[in-house]
Parts: sequence; structure tokens; C-alpha cells
Amino acid sequence: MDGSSIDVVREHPVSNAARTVVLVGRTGNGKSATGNSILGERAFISKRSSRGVTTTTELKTAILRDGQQINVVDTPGLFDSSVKSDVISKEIVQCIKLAKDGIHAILVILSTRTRFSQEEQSAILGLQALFGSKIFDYMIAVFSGGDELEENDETLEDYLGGRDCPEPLKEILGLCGNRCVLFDNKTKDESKRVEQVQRLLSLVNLVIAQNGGRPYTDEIFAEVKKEVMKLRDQQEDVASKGYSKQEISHLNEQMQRAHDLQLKRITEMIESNMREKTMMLEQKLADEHAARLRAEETAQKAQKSSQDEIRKLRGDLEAERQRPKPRTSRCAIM
Ligand SMILES: Nc1nc2c(ncn2[C@@H]2O[C@H](COP(=O)(O)OP(=O)(O)OP(=O)(O)O)[C@@H](O)[C@H]2O)c(=O)[nH]1
Ligand SMILES: [Mg+2]
Repeated sequence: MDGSSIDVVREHPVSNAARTVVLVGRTGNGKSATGNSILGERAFISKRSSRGVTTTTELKTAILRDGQQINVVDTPGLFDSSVKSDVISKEIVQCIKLAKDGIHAILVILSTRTRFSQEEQSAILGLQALFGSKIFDYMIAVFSGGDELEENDETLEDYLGGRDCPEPLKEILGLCGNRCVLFDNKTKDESKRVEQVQRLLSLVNLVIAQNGGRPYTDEIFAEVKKEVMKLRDQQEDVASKGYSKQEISHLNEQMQRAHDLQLKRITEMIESNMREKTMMLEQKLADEHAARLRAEETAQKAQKSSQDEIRKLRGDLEAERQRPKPRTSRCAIM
């Protein structure tokens, strides 16, 4: 952390209430492995596979050595282009339900073992389209594969390549306030694992401080939360009214059905919202791509025409050189 970041944390001391982080990113980037590193146990299934391993959003909790509670929400590779929007919206609702006290940080898991792809860029921009630019204030980029970088004696800075960092990745990191951290999820060295988690938690604390202690929330979050609270209140109410067991079970069933219907409505709302925003985003990226191609074509044409010109000049020069020179007539001196 730089000096100014330390100042932010000093000026806004954060409470030691539980931290909730959500892991997002392309399938196979190491979301579940990073979740396990944070929790210090094999809580999520993480393995090499040709297809998505995590299929549903899950929450696991651990109490760290210093007593800090950490809730980790692991998600499937939701923003891969093959995933349908109804699945994404269902998992988003599930994620909000699980992170019931709000999300303190969104960990975007990137892998140093694969290239940053356009698909990843549009996925992150898709999150922005759905939840607004405020989402970036909560994002931290976590690069997995620290062990492989170390094998090559490389640091994260070397990997990112300073000025040579690909423009789309640079842009995304900039939007995340350049908060990034490297994780080696394969390490057997417990002190290294703890140190990585501490570095990440410092960034989470920075995010919390910079957001005035407020976890991430928006309209969709508020709606889901309202429904979850409503169901809980109704269930408590029924339980306190002295109904028979059978009546309670019948009423609970009815309330659960109404609750499910409401969540389905919210899910459909997210889905249609997402479809619309995705289409707009795809159009924007396609327009940018077409503009880039046009610019390249113009540059190529300009290059070709100047090459043609040079070739012609050379030809003229050569022709001039080859032309027989008129003999200079000698003057006869009489
Ligand atoms: N060498 C190395 N391998 C890693 C690291 N992190 C994850 N992996 C490997 O990457 C593969 C995929 O990891 P997962 O944690 O299952 O990835 P995921 O993002 O959860 O994948 P899905 O659940 O399919 O979305 C596994 O074989 C992990 O062991 C790391 O830091 N170093
Ligand atoms: Mg996984």
C-alpha cells in the first residue's frame, strides 16, 4: 500500500466486523482455489478440468487467527460467453441472498497462466453495465499462479509489463484503482499463505475505508434483501402466533411460494436488464472493433501509397541514370 492508502485507512478506521468477499472471474482462473487459500482449508472444490467445476454460488466462512471473520462467496464462471443469461441472473440473486450483510469487496480473479482475453474484459464491463460504475470502487484484481511467476523469477509488476501492459487490462486495473495482489494457491508454506491473505485483507480494508464503511449495495440488492427479510419476519410472526404444527407448515409453504415468485420476478428483471445491456455493450465493442479496423486500413492504404510513390521515384531515378547521356561535342580549335 502506498502512503496515501495508509492515510485513508488511518482516517477511516474500519470495524472488525465480518468481511464478505465475492469471487468472480473466468472459469478455471482459480476462484475456488483462491477462496480456499483465503479460508485456509479446502472448502470449495478446485481442480483442473475442461469444463466449469463450480456450478452454483456457495458461501463458506472462516475465523482467521486474529479473530477476523471472513465470508467467501464462490461463484461459477458466470461471465463466460457460453453461460445463458437466466443462469447468470439466478446466481446473482443467490449471491445477494448469501451475502446478506452486503459485499465488502469483489475479487476479480485473473490468471497469470492465461492471457487476459477480450471475453474477460467484456465480462467485467458487463458487471459495470448491470450494476453501474460504483461496482469498480469495490473491485480488487487477484492474480492467481504466483508460483509459476516465481519459478521464472518474475514479480507481478514484471508480468504486467509496466508500460507494455495490454491496454484493455491496464484500463480494467485502472478502473479497479490499481488494487491488485498476487496469489500462489499451490503453496504448502503456511506463513506465505497467511501473508498473502493479510495483503489481500489490507486491500479489503482500504476498499471499506474508501467506501466510508458501506458495503456494496444497489436497487437489485435492496429488492432481494427486502424479500428475504419479509419472509423471515413472516416466518417469525407465524411461529409466535400459537398455530398448530400442521398450520405452521402450511403457512410456511404458502409464504415460501410467494417468496420464490418474487425472487423469480427479480431474476427475470435482472435477466432482461442484462440482455439489453449486453446487447448494447456488444454493439459498442463491435463498433470500436470496426473503427479500429477502419483506422488500420486507412493507415495501410497511406503506407502503400507512400511506398508506391517511393518505388516510382526510385524507378524514375533509375531510368534517368540508364538514359544514354548526350555526347558532349568537342570544340575544334582552329
Ligand atoms: N499453479 C497454480 N495453479 C493454480 C493456482 N490457482 C489455481 N490453480 C489451478 O487452476 C485450476 C482451476 O482452479 P479452480 O480453483 O478450480 O478454478 P475456478 O475459477 O474455480 O474454476 P470454475 O469453478 O470452473 O469456474 C486448478 O487445477 C487449480 O489447481 C495457482 O496459484 N497456481
Ligand atoms: Mg470454482
